[in-house]
Amino acid sequence: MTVKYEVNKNAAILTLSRPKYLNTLTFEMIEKIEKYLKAILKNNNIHIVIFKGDGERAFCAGGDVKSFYEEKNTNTSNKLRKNFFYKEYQLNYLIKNYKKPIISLVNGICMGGGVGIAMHSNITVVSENVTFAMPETAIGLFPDVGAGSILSKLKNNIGIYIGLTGKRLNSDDLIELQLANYCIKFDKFEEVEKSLIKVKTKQSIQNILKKNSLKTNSLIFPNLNKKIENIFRYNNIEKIILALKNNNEKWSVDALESLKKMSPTSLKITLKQIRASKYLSFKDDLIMEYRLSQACMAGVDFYEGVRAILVDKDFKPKWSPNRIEDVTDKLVSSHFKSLGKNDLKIQ
Ligand code: QUE
Repeated sequence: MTVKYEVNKNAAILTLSRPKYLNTLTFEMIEKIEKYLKAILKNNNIHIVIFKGDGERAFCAGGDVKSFYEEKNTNTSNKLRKNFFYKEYQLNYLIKNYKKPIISLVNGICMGGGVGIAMHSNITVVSENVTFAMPETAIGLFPDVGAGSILSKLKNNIGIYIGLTGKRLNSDDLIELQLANYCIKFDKFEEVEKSLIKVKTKQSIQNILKKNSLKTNSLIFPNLNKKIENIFRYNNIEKIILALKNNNEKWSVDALESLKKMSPTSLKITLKQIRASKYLSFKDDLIMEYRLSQACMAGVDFYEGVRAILVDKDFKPKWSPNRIEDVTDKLVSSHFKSLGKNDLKIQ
């Protein structure tokens, strides 16, 4: 069972359940979640929805990207690469616009596709032990699942910083950036869930969560805000790298180290994507991201990234182009082209 579904009192509880694989999302899981959410809308006895991850290690570490890699070697129709993102982004839209309160109880790893569930929920609750990241530039992809929308709304170019470098954030950082609404001790999750299923209104939900919340204190934000704003203000990766090189502090040296590992093409499309997202509706952001996903699947860096980071684990991807300056504006622009009748359709 990859998604567990349970109705208890006023709530439907959906548990992402592939604990061996950090609850990474398969196509089948996305279809199931969509089916459950649509059925819940029609069920007048269910007032709230709770998402959680099975086990203690992860909420969800992303999409099951290894399956794309396997498909490439076994079959030529590439159904997965078309349909997976199509369904996943439709699900992100469904969650974001859902008519009943959705509460995500997040503990452990929450990356990529997991962020697309947790951070588009009405209410995001993190335990004291969360690792958040949008690390896709490391595998030749870009921060998708509507992350363009999330990251472009962060002040001080912090979203650009997070999206390009894949910077890991902890629970305190997430609360400070308002990417999560409440921080509650993991050992209280069960008790909080028991209280949540008894209520129906948003106000009662907020009261329960507030009452159980911890105080948090980010070590990064807002300390680094002005520095990040200044260095990540450019619309050009080469300039950002130069600015990082001229700023010899621990955080900027780390950021530079990260950028050096990432797919040069991913870095350039990600910068353009997040800048563009700021002015797009959520729907149009997802349409743009679907175009990007298909362009990445048609290229080489995604498969090479998955091979190097997740399959062979040599952590030495051979990107093509391999140098930032060799990624032309033309190549970047080609990722954003309309797919015509194959564009993502939402409702
Ligand atoms: C970047 C990513 C992912 C990643 C690592 C990155 C990603 C993803 C996984 C992952 C983790 C655990 C698993 C698995 C996949 O790792 O999207 O199958 O068991 O799903 O640097 O984007």
